[in-house]
Amino acid sequence: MKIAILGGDGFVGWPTTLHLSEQGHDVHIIDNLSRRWIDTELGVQSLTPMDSIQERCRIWHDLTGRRLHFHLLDLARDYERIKAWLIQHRPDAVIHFAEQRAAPYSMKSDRHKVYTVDNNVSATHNLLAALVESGIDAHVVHLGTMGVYGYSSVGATIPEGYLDVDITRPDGEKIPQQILYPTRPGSVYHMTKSLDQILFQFYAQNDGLRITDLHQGIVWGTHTDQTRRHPQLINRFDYDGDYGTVLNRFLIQAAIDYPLTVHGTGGQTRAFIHIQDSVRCIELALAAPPQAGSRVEIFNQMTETHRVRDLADLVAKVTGARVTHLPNPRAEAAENDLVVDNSKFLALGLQPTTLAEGLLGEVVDVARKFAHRIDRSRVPAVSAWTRDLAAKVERDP
Ligand code: USQ
Repeated sequence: MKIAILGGDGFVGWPTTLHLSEQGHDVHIIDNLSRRWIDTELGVQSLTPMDSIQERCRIWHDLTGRRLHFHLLDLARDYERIKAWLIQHRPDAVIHFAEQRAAPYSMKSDRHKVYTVDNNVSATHNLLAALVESGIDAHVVHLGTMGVYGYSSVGATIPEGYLDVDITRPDGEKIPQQILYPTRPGSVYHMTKSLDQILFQFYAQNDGLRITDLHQGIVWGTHTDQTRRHPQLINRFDYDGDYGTVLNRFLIQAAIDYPLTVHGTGGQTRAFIHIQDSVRCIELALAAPPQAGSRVEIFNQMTETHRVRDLADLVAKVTGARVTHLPNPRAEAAENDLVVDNSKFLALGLQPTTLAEGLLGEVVDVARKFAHRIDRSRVPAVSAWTRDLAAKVERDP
């Protein structure tokens, strides 16, 4: 297949690019390199030293003989150029990672909220409108998030996108319906992924676009089979308080002898997936496109759930790190249960990589190797969800 990977320079986009190229697909990366600019804005860098995207593509070609094509394009801002690109290249599939993905960054200030909404919603809508206008029947695979469901304490199993409900007519007759699971986003970032769902629903119904939405959990790990093959193919690894995600943060904190930063009681339960499984899920989703005219296909892309404090205890056990409990900068439930249905990927053949000590150790080893690149002052998570929380975090960082 000819595949366009929008956001192919990012944390999941890059290993996906390599994985699909290795399988023989003709892969085109479209990226505006905004993630690299945000590093500059924040004054932080990936724990791992990353080469330019052009250099990464060159190394992959030297190693495998396979070409990756890079196009510097801004999906949210360059509508006409994206449309022209689609018309010229006519991809069979488009994988859409091209959104600002950090919840804390999206809550940093009003400017960051506005940027995240403008960028993410425009990016998704531009893609959909351009596909319709150009008449290209590409399968759209979008990286969504488990966070659209919200994290309530009800404890019922979260289905794969749709909820069975009975609508009661005036005469009392109950009509069974399937509706999109009601969204309850916990940040402006998660809110944009909730808005994406409505855009997808409309374009599937109105124009017959074939769309798969992957509700992904928190990704952990750094290497995949392909990124391991050369030092210059290494994936990015975020450790800072805005872009670092919880388990990877605990692992680098352990590596630099920084107390593990548990927010509040650490009673938040979240869904997780290893980066290797993440790229495999995208491959599986690509191979199972919905029919034109059918509803948006939704998968829960996660393999296990864990409570934050249990993860901290596990990392402390494996590495000897200390655990600290900090005021939570986020407005979120202090404790929640989470049960998730992921049977669709399992049925397609996903064999989950679960939290094994060996893989945890691999991340700690990577962090130790590049520990000299870590700025300890950028480890605390300081972007707060409200002014009151900001004051608490400032008092007791
Ligand atoms: N947390 C800590 N200590 C830390 C960092 C986080 O206790 O040092 C807690 C947070 O308060 C939160 C939980 O860990 O309760 C998860 O935080 P996170 O930063 O790992 O994950 P999140 O902000 O939800 O976002 C990440 C990705 C996002 C993706 C999402 C999947 O950045 O792109 O969509 O995970 S999910 O969480 O399932 O919605």
